Amino acid sequence: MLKIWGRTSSSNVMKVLWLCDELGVAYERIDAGGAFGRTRDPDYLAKNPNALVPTIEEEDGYTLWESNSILRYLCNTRPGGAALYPSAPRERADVERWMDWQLSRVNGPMTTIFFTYVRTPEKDRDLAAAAKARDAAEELWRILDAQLAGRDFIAGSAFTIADIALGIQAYRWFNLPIERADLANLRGWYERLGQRPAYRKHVMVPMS
Ligand SMILES: N[C@@H](CCC(=O)N[C@@H](CS)C(=O)NCC(=O)O)C(=O)O
Repeated sequence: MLKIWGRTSSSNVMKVLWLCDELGVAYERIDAGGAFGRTRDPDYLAKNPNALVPTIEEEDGYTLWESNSILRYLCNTRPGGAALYPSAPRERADVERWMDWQLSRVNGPMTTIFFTYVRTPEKDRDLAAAAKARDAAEELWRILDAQLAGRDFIAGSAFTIADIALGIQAYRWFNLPIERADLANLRGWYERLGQRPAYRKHVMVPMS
């Protein structure tokens, strides 16, 4: 059975758990990271030299890290995956572009906001840095809001792994104690994600 290393409170682990449920992939999850530690143990470092989660491990010993790469790999190897990761070059590039955008642009400011309000004691919070990150994040969510005009999902009418990569951050955006512009397309998409059982189970959970 597929093994998934990583604590359930990690947004990047959530992506993998969410996709596995969408595809009906059975897995064994092993707690690692955060308070669970384990990621600096030599056997874990041999699987993932970054000492980060998630890491997946196939029955034959093949391992893979980087959450978005894991999403692509699982779609390429599991029944039903093609529907969430189209193979036509331009459709595929569109999905990958938004996944890269999540890692390269959205992740930074959203991590700052998340760490400020969820992982930092109130007395130690750098609210100026959080406000700057909020402004930067809002500018990015406006870009996604424009993309979602007339589309149910990021890449069109079908749900894809681009929605998974960005959906985990959308939950944080809509639920952290911050001001938000009223972005109707973005909210509609977030509400559509909320209709998916796997999103509710793995992502719409108390933040920690
Ligand atoms: N780009 C990597 C980032 C992985 C990452 O930063 N993981 C965080 C959790 S979201 C982590 O391992 N933090 C340290 C820990 O949990 O011990 C990915 O997408 O997989």
